Amino acid sequence: MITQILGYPRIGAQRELKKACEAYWAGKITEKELFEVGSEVKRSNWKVQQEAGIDWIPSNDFSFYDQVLDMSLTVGAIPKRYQPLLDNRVSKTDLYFAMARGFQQNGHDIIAMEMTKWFDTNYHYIVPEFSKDQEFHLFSSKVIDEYTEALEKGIQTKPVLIGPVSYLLLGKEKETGFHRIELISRLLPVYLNILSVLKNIGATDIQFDEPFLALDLTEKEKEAFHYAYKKIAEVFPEANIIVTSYFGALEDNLETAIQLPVKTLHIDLVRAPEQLDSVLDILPSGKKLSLGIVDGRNIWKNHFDASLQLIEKAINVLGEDRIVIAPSCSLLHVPFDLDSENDEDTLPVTIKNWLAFARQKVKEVKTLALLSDSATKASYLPELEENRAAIAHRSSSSLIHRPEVKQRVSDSTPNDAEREHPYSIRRLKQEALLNLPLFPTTTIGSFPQTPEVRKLRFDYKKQRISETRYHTALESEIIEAIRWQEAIGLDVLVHGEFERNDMVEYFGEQLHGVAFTRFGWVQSYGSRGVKPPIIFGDVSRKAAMTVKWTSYAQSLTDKIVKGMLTGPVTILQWSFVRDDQPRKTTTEQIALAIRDEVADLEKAGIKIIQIDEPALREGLPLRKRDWKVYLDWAVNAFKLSAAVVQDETQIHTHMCYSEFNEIIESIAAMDADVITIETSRSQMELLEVFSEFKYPNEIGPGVYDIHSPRVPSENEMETLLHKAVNLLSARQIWVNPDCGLKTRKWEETKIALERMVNAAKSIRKKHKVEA
Ligand code: THG
Ligand code: ZN
Repeated sequence: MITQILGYPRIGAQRELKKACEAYWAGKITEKELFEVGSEVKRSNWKVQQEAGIDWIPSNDFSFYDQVLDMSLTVGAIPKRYQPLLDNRVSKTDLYFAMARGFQQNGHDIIAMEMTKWFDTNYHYIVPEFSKDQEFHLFSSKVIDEYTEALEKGIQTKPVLIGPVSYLLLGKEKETGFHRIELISRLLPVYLNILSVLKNIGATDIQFDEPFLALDLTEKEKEAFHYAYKKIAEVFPEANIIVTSYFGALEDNLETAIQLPVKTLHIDLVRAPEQLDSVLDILPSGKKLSLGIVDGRNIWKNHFDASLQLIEKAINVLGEDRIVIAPSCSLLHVPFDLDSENDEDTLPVTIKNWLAFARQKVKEVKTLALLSDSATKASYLPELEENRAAIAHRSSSSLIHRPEVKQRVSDSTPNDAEREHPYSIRRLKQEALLNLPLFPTTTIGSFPQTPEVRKLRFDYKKQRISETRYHTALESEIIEAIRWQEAIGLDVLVHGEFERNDMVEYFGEQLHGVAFTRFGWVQSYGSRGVKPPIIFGDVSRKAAMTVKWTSYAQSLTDKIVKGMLTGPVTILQWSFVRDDQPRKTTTEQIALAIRDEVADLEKAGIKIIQIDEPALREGLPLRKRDWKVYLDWAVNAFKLSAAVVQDETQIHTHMCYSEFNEIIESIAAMDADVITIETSRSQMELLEVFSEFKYPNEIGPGVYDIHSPRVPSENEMETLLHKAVNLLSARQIWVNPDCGLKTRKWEETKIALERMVNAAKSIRKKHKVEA
């Protein structure tokens, strides 16, 4: 039976690629040295798969930054603003990184391309930009070079490309008057060109990723699929073209998908096992079916018996020769290698035995193939037994199941998610208690993470400094932050979050039912990574998580200090979650843990508590039809975490990606007293929906884009505030930056926030005059 891998993680087992890229950007290593690191990562990835006996091993799944950006260079979709770099003969590598990160050198000042979420993952890709007169040509030969590179190492690979339809749909139009899908006929010749080169140098299997096959498609988009793959089949009829769908079911696109004149279709049977029957029913004879059966989005060991049942069903209809065993999607979304984890404190052996990372998943794919092959099955029965034991052990483990947590979730009532009174009444009580000026100023929570603060945490974690010393040092950071905020005249202060690394990791570490890795890095974007916590069991709070630092900060000042928490949906969304109960249930458990923290903060005298939900929007299902169910439970989980407080305590929330047009009702249903959002880049345009909706509660539209080192002027921020006043009522508006300041430097932060406070003061004056 054939096996394939759709893509492999590429940051390197020890994040070698991150380090090399950052060194290259800093001018510390040469392009040649950077490429050597890249080649070593590729070689090692290919070797893992070759040694495991995988048949179709991918190439061109490697990337120095992002695979969609790679594709834009491949087809020469280079936005016009980078033309000066081409004119100046900047290297392709530097052009590539300029498109990803912007370019400020030798008198050039060119902004980066936009970055956005890759479907419902925590990976971000670089959005292609298309103009009406867009032309395409083969600009980068990366896909060909990587195929050759592997071949020289004696490995026949399967080049991977983003399919032409999905590539266009991933992009955006830079001007009006056309739809990007109309560019298909101009784009296609480049793909055909690549195919004929690949054909000449010996490639036989070629993978086209078309994740949009699992999304809602228009008729025009479906037509584009037929058109593109007909042409592809014409130039290279003998090739094994593999079209992959993933992250969901084909559903109404099933007809389109099976009719494409390609040899292999890949479907996701982890997200959508129920689609197997309908695909088997109508798959044309002669086509192979790739069963995406090992979860590429999560880290649990495969349940062999369940997988073998599905495989057997497919064999009964298609026969062994027409079946390919594969992970559900690229393994990009899971960490490299479980074998690196040898620390009982972060990941106990018991739990480790339930998991599989990329390297282990490759092996699972192969083992499943061997177990479903009548000729080899008998020799692999010990592997099956071992898997059965691990699965059985996990399902009955007392580490997972805590009756009191389950009981609490089932005991909670709809009423627990409701505040005592509606906002109109709470507002009056809060006004009386908080005594804030019009246009109150605040920040989103985190302050710059200096190298000293990082070192402090690191030394403490490694037990190089005592707890007392660590706490004293953190306290002096907090004192400094509070004094400085008082001095510049901010109204609602924060403690600065110096004790936190990644917010999700920070909270996860303090919850029962959550485990960690030491090397479990997953690429988030470019050289940046996260180490998602592993939610393996029923979640509850071990002890108070933030009260100490927040109340310490409050003890230093007469101003109000805001408590800072991460919301349940975001903790869920940015973790690896259990697959043995609905996400909704896990979220409710987290919500109750956060609720306990909210209650403790209130008890400790904290009057404003912020519960961030930056990932609420990205958790939206890929099919619109499923939105409502998700939004209902997600909003409810937020409310469950917040609604424990009395009317006087003000609940804030924060969201980073502010495109709320389609979900504004759910945002309003969260019923946060104040929501702070990202709006400065769009010049407050994103605020319009709040205005149209007549959003009743308070809003802090960000006036300072913290994702850029640029410091805006007081005037600029005041202008933005005036725009906001035109859209909302003055009494609704808060003044704050777009997001937390942890990635910024103190120099920039200090000037920017001083100016922000001044902008608030001057709009207050003007507003008094007008009133
Ligand atoms: N936390 C988590 N997921 C996220 C974000 C987050 N997803 C969306 C968004 N924010 C992604 N942005 C970032 C921004 C910065 C970093 C990672 C994701 C980052 N990572 C360090 C790195 O790779 O060097 C990790 C440093 C460390 O923790 O030691 O800077 O905020 N979960
Ligand atoms: Zn944010």
